[in-house]
Amino acid sequence: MKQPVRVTVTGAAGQICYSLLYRIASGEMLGTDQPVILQLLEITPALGVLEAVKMELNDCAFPLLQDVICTDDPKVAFTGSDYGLMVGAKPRGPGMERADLLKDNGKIFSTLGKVINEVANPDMKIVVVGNPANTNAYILMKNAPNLNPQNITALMRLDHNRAIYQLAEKADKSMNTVTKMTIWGNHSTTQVPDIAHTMIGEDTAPSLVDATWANEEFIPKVAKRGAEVIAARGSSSAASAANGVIDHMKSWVLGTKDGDWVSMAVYSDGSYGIEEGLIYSYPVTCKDGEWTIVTGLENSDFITEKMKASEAELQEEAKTCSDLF
Ligand code: NAX
Repeated sequence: MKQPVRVTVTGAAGQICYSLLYRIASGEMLGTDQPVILQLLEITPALGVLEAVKMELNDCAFPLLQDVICTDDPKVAFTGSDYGLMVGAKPRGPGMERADLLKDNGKIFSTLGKVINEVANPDMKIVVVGNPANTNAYILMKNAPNLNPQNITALMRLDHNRAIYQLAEKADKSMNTVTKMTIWGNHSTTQVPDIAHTMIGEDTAPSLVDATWANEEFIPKVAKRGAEVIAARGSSSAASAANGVIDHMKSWVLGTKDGDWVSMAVYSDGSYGIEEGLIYSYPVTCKDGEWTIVTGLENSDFITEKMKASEAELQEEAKTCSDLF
């Protein structure tokens, strides 16, 4: 039996985590041979609900679950942590501007970055989910210089999975035939879902769906899918977001399939002309716990222009929060 690993999850009493924690404890994320200790962080008023989450986790009698630690102290939550799933953040309130949300949630990530820098395992792998996810990851990275910046990522897998569904539906093919989907950029409405290099079985996606649909319907449909779910449900995507987190970490830790790639927001090395150091979504392959950006893809002027617009948004967000690092 492997040694247990410590998985810290923030916002653990919230909606996404109610769909996430049980899947981690069952072994879906890190493998069915990997025991886990869950270190769950919440704000003080949510500790009562968190205790109920712990009761239910225990009542599942998961063989891999070694311990559940519930706390409102970030130092306790991140001590010795190997994996960090950063879900906890404030939702955008009525009349709140995006810049206000950025500043409010940015503060959470600068505080947690400092704590992680002090007490976590320096090889810790992090995925940021709380919005604005890419910029929160950027703020965390700037406040945690002891960590390898390549180990600080943001979630794009929900967007990636949404894009696979939309394409498969349009082409009338099964979702498991779709490979090499790409989302570039920021997890916002400037994201760039791109099927130019995508395959459906043995066929290229552009040979099966028309370019007008891909450019004018597919891109906004994927980019605005979150708002569509909110309008129908009254609250933001939770189960599909949790599924995206599981997929993201599983691909990163256990590897991507041969002949396929996934979308992850990662530390930009300047690939495709994007500013180095931004947390930008790229197509990546993963092996032995490390991701590698897929290079050499030819992008049309249309896609390149959109990629630059998403980069500009990230640069602007970083500027808005520059007092936090
Ligand atoms: P909930 O409001 O249900 O849960 C958030 C939890 O975080 C709450 O229980 C709250 O008490 C806790 N929290 C707040 N501040 C905290 C802090 N400083 N430390 C620890 N915990 C804290 O929201 P939920 O639906 O779970 O969504 C969580 C975040 O995910 C939101 O920011 C949301 O916008 C974001 N999302 C990101 C997605 C992505 O693809 N990157 C998609 C889904 C979702 O919109």
